[in-house]
Amino acid sequence: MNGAAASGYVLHDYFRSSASYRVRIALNLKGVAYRRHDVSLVKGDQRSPQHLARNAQGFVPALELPDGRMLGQSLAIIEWLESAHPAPALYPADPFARARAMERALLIACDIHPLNNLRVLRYLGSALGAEQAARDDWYRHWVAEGFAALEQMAGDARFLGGEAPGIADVCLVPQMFNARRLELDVTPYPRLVAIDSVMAAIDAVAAAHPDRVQPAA
Ligand SMILES: N[C@@H](CCC(=O)N[C@@H](CS)C(=O)NCC(=O)O)C(=O)O
Repeated sequence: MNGAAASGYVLHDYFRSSASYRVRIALNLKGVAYRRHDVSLVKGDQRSPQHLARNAQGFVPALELPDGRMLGQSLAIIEWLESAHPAPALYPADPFARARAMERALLIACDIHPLNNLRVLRYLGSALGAEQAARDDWYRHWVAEGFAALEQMAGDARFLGGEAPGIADVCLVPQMFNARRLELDVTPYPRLVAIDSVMAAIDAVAAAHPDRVQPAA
């Protein structure tokens, strides 16, 4: 799946970017072939003219379609993939279930993740003088607050969005990876941990893990 791009898709991403990780999971779950192109966030490649031409925000991911068109914003990319490659579906067919899956995905993608973006963490340090330890506390604080609410919302289904992996689970896995990387105690969120484990056991999901993709040289 993560090899030569039979379908001609190119994912411009960074191995540890959680928004990129979402898109890799979605591509893999759908069995869509793609080629990765590394944009190193630590080297600042995201601000190069070449990358700004792909994504005016200077963000990864950017998905280059087989016809050369470019798409940014991970959730927009995944929604497009759902239209172009409908099976397996990552969104429930029932309108309320679909909206509820999005409610959970957006909790992560809009209310947790942007507060902990690299540029925000760098601004806390460079403009506000926050030390690394304070920045790590900031990071953990916003994940903990979001996860506490999501744990309440998670219900008893196998996945966040129901009985099949979907958009909310695609967002959960990278956020859980980040939470653990920042050494957040995740034991207060047993449902989220359980759902993440079920996701991690799916080959297509495991193949998208940052440790399994080639970091930028
Ligand atoms: N809402 C965007 C967020 C993308 C985003 O925040 N990407 C991060 C990596 S996870 C990034 O490129 N950061 C670069 C920077 O902060 O300089 C999406 O879902 O695609």
